[in-house]
Amino acid sequence: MSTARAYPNIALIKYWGKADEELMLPAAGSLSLTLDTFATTTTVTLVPEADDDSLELNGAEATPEQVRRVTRLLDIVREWSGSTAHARVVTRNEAPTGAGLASSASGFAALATAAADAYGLDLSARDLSRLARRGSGSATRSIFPGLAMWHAGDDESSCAEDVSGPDFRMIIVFVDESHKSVTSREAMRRTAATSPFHSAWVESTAQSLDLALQACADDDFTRLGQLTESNALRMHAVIQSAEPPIRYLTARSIAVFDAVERLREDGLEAYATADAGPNVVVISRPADADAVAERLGDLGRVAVVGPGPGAALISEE
Ligand code: 2P0
Repeated sequence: MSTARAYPNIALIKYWGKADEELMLPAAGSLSLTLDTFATTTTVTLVPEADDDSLELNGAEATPEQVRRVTRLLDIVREWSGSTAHARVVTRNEAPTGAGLASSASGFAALATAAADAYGLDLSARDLSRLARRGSGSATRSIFPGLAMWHAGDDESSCAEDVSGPDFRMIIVFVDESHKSVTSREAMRRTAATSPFHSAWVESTAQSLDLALQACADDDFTRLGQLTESNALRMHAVIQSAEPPIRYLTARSIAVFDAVERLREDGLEAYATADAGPNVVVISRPADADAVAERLGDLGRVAVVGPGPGAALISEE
């Protein structure tokens, strides 16, 4: 029985589109911050006498589709370890599931870490990241603490690594905590298959990633913030250009982007981003975070979060 804890991450340069769906290789690299809040804690117990894997998610038995996704990851662990045993997986998310806060990232990072240990594998962080990738692309990055970059590459090389860069905070503005209508996976597929702008998005993301890594190396928060906001708007533009179109940002999300522009005009430096949902994440320098949160508090519930730890085994509670 092994228990692991992992945290979600929010991308500054986004992953949106796969080069290989079976191996879960992204069309371009990405860069994110692993958070210090909204953990997922997952326990994997081998049950050699069981006929199938089973999954408890937030206190309830999971749906067959959720179990299949877990089994697909456990099948890889069984292949790597030579075991045929099935497992009982019990997992709890502290974040609202499906609200665009990427609980699949913390979920599959925690699952990969706990499962590798339960099946007796002693994997490097790099190999845990490759394993987590097979469950959910963004989970690749949650294996690592703080800033992490996920390489595009092939099955061997497509994993995340640590990046040093400026210290900053994220102010999450929850404008709508209901479930999103189209899953990221389905929306990515539709974007790649139907958007006339998809290849331009992939090309521009690769360029923005190089510039963002340079901004990190230069400890340049301003440049990193500008690249973050522009990459998010480009991602939502390409998503909207799918057929039929998908729009994740609502009028309330746009109001947050507008408010962030006004903060900058007032000399409070902040930049906005958003994932596959209506909630907006604003980045600021650590010293400005409380002021930014206060100024955005009228637009939704806010949470100030910072850089957090990579996925790790914990002693059973
Ligand atoms: C990201 N997102 O880079 C981007 C930005 C959402 C918007 O990664 O199909 O759950 O499991 O690989 O990782 C969300 O998609 O998709 C995501 P799969 P995932 O964080």
